[in-house]
Amino acid sequence: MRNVGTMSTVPVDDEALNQTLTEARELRDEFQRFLHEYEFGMREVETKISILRDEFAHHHAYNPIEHVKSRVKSPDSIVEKVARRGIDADFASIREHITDIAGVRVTCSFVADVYRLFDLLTAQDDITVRVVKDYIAHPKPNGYRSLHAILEVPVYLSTGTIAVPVEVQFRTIAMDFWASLEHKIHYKFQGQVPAHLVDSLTGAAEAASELDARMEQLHREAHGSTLGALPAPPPRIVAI
Ligand code: 0O2
Repeated sequence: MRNVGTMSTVPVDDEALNQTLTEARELRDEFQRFLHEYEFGMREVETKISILRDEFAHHHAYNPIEHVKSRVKSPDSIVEKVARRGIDADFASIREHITDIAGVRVTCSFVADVYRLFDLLTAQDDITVRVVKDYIAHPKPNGYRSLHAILEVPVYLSTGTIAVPVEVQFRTIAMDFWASLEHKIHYKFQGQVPAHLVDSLTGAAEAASELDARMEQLHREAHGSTLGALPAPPPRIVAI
């Protein structure tokens, strides 16, 4: 037995301490392996989107993608969501219930591009669509608009193939601008946003939606059928 650290007077059993440290290291390594799976899945989706973007640029002389952002949820954020949802804190349960650990956000110029890209990505043979939430057709009460899809993508590891869920959010520049501002306001007021700001945000979301429609109309007038000239999409999955 010995005391650990100068401040502590509590006797600590060496063997118990070593056991605890070994378990902590094993848990850390397992958590890293777990997060790597999501990072690989996210990279697979990024590659698919980047290939579509390059193909459009080279062969259709049109780029429907403005920018792409990706992230793997931080350990703190995963732990917070596990607690908020009351999910068992084991890897199997987290795998099953938390489907936005890997996230890719695709910002497009126009609403037509959003649906076109969604169709092209989800038509790929190795992609499985788990859930679609169409917040463009059905905006959230606060005005939030985006098309969300949980896609499952195969990742080929040395130990075999795993199917990794990746949340892909498709939106326009106007939707992205709105969501970014709303997120900052929400953060500033820690969720307790004053009513007048909530109303203003909802009004701004409507203005953004009108802007999207006007910009797309302008684009069609200027470029004729550019949007419609892209490859015909397969049938769209209906909103859930
Ligand atoms: P981050 O860092 O962007 O990932 P939940 O995830 O529990 O909130 P659900 O039903 O799984 O609920 O998620 P949902 O509604 O499909 O969308 C979750 C993500 O969409 C959020 O992720 C945001 O990115 C975005 N989102 C959804 N609603 C809003 C909204 O009203 N305003 C803004 N700005 N973004 C929204 P996270 O986990 O919050 O954060």
